[in-house]
Amino acid sequence: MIRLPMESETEPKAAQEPLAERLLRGDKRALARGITLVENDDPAGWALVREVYPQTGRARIVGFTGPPGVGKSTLIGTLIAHARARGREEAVLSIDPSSPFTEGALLGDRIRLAEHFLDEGVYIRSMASRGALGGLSEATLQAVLLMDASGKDDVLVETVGVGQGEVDIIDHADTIVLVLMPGSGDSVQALKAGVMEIPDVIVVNKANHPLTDTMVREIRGVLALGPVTDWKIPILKTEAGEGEGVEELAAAIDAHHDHITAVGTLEERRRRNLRNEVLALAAVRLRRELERSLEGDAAVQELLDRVVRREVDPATAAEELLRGRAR
Ligand SMILES: Nc1nc2c(ncn2[C@@H]2O[C@H](COP(=O)(O)OP(=O)(O)OP(=O)(O)O)[C@@H](O)[C@H]2O)c(=O)[nH]1
Ligand SMILES: [Mg+2]
Repeated sequence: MIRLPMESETEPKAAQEPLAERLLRGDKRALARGITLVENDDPAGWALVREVYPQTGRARIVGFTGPPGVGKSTLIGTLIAHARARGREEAVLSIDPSSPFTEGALLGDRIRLAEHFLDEGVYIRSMASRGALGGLSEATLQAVLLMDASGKDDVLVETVGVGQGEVDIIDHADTIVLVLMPGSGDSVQALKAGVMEIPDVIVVNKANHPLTDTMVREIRGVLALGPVTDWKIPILKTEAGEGEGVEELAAAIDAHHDHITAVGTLEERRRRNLRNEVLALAAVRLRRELERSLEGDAAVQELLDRVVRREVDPATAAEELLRGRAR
């Protein structure tokens, strides 16, 4: 995990109020502390999420995805300014796909989002996509839940990626914004090939480029091949640095949210996402449990030896392992 220097998690002496209560009140330091706990797989973190979970589900979760360097962070920065002007409270979770030890992307974000760090109504956090235990969405979803519980109106999640990335936190978004720029032809191909989940809003950023309209036409062509749905995916042109088109993007996100709320897709999506989350958490735990049970179990060691000796194939051994567990 990379700690942002401006976030202080040190608690004033007087703060005897429980962490959950401070977090629910929107205290930024309590939120920072809570996320660190879940990130470290600290039991206190899981307990905190358990406690505040009934207060979640209010924030709008918007995922921003797209290839590296297209301007996701810059767009998020301008969207925050727009939202703040309307009195909304914002949280940003940026998932850093690089190693937790490279601070390059984060340094960049710190510059792009700098004006927002000191704003009490904005909380920005970066997380490595790989947690210490190898599990990632485990901690990331918990972080989103804590941001939601702390009273943020919007939680903006940034991930780099085209296609099925390992970070499926994007699956937990109510609205998915795909950000591209002129020249991201690979992403259009990925959309066409169905590798990439169809987003709800598409943005072509860095639109002051001669190839922008060609790109928009290509995307339109790809979308036309897809199924007809009740939501028409808008393709917007933005120049994030200048704030051009950001108003329209904010309006498109609002419109999508209103739409899915009205037709009931929001409920459906959240239900599906939470189901996947429960399964994912159960799978991680099951694996850990299995790994633990393997240690020092002579029968299991013997089973593995037989696989190595080519007497039992891996699938049969796995079945035996699970049967043994069921007993
Ligand atoms: N010309 C131009 N440059 C832009 C625009 N938006 C962002 N940039 C620049 O593009 C570079 C990358 O912007 P970021 O916002 O960091 O892009 P990102 O998609 O968040 O990048 P990663 O998080 O590293 O994947 C920065 O140097 C920005 O200043 C734009 O609309 N026009
Ligand atoms: Mg970024």
